[in-house]
Parts: sequence; structure tokens; C-alpha cells
Amino acid sequence: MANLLPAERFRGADLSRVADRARRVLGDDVMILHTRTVRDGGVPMVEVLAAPSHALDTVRTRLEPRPLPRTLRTADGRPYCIALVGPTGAGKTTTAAKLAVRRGMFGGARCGVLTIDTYRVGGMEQLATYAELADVPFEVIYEAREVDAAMQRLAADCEVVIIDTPGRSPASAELTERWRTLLDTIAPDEVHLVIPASLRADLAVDIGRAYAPTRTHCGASHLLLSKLDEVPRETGITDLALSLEMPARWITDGQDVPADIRPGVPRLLRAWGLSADAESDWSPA
Ligand SMILES: Nc1nc2c(ncn2[C@@H]2O[C@H](COP(=O)(O)OP(=O)(O)OP(=O)(O)O)[C@@H](O)[C@H]2O)c(=O)[nH]1
Ligand SMILES: [Mg+2]
Repeated sequence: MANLLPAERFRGADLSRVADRARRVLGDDVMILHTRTVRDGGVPMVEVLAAPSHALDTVRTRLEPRPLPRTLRTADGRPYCIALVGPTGAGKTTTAAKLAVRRGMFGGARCGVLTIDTYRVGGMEQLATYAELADVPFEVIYEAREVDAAMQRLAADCEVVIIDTPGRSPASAELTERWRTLLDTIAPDEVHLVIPASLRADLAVDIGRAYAPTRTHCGASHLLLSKLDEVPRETGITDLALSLEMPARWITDGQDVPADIRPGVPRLLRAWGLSADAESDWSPA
């Protein structure tokens, strides 16, 4: 898959010469994203990953989500609904728990949880336990006709509802059709596609297509990369995120509930070599 970021690698005997070359090719405002030592035919070399500084704006524009509405409850009193979808084992349930129980995740707004994953043994119990421990309202829905009543119960207490869904396996098309129809009835305001950061970009793009909105079903509106802690070299993560062409409100980077969840764009910029404070003044040494 082509590199989606306007970044280039340069190699040479020493850092100042490599940086000079990067500056000549990419312009004076070049940023050094990563530096490492590599062996080229047994000879140690400095390798630099560099990008023109406007690349930062490109990444921001493509990944930055619209801010959440100031008033999360809609005019008709309905809570703001955020659903998590994605392949089996991607981290949907864990992420739902993090979002729902982490204090201050949505300012002072109170969160509820709703699951339509009634298929996997244990999946529902796991989320119910987190909800109970954190005193967060919890609802399970099996059929479309239950949606209104459950939503009304949640609306009495909550301004945000996090919705967990079953994993989609290609082998169970009928089951997938059923829960997607159920999700359409809920009509979430945001649908986050949860994908492990270690996934190959071409496979992730296929998954993105499988969860895209269709004429009959609501589809993913946001990307949520999970398990960043499991990726040894992070430079590819931002590329992976860009290849999915969706804004990234959050990422997750660990199993701890609710600690391991973070705002997406700052973390993805850091994965790319730009820490939030360094991004404005990085220049070649
Ligand atoms: N290292 C790491 N593990 C994670 C992260 N998020 C979730 N996990 C782990 O991944 C495994 C699967 O997580 P679940 O939340 O059950 O995944 P799911 O998408 O709900 O799975 P299904 O409901 O079976 O489709 C669990 O062992 C989680 O602890 C993360 O950010 N980092
Ligand atoms: Mg689950």
C-alpha cells in the first residue's frame, strides 16, 4: 500500500548531511519525524524520516473529528448515542466500558450503556459488571421493538449512551444482517469502527468497506484504533488511520479499564513522530 503521508526516508553517513538533503528535497520547513541507525550492506547509516511541515495540517484535517455537540441530549430529549462496531476481538466491549465508566469522558454528562451483543457467551456479563461497579445504567436489547422503552429508561438518567455490538465474522452473514438492522433502529449519532492497530492496512481497508454505510444500513462514521500498545513500531499507525478515511476521536492503548483510552489525533501525531509540544518547532539538527 502506498505511503499516504507526504513523508520520505533519507539515509547517509551522518545526521547533519542527511538533514541537509531532506531540507533540499522537502523545503526549509522540513520536520524530522524519526531518526534511527540502520545497517546498509554492513555499514552503519543514519536514517531519517522527514516531512514538510504542511503535512501536519494534512494529517490534522483528515483525522480530526467534529467536536462533540455542546449539548449532548438532542432536542427531543434523546441521549447522544455512540456505537462501537468491528471485527471479533477488536476491543469493542472493553472500549465501551472505558467510555462509559471513565469520569469526565464527556465533561459532566452522565453515560449509560446498551448492548445488542446477545450472541457471545460472557460478553454481556463483562459489560454489565463494569456498569454495575461504576453505577452506570445498563440495558440489553434483543429485538427492535425493545429499543424505544430502553432508550426512554436511559434518557431519564443519561445524556450519552455507548452501544456495544457483536463482532462481525464473515461466516455469519445472517447474524450480521440481524444486528445491523437492530442498530439501524437505534440510529446512533456516531458509529466507531474499532480496529486493532496491528492490522495490515490492506485488510483494514477491506474491513472499512464491510462496515461502510449502505443504502439499507447505517455504517461506520469514525475510526477507533485499538491496542496501540501492541504495535512495536508506531510509524505505520498514522498511515493506517489515514487509509480508512475517517476521523479518529479516540484510540486505546492497553487493557486497563478505564485508564487506557486517549484522544485520537494527538496520539496519532505522536505515533508519527510529532509530540504535541514538539510539533511547531521540530527542525533538522
Ligand atoms: N493490549 C490491549 N488489549 C486490549 C485493548 N483493548 C481490548 N483489549 C483486549 O482484547 C481482548 C478482546 O477485547 P473485547 O473488548 O472483548 O473485544 P470485542 O471486540 O468486544 O470482542 P467480541 O465481542 O468477541 O467481538 C481482551 O482481552 C481485551 O482486554 C487495548 O487497547 N490493548
Ligand atoms: Mg464484545
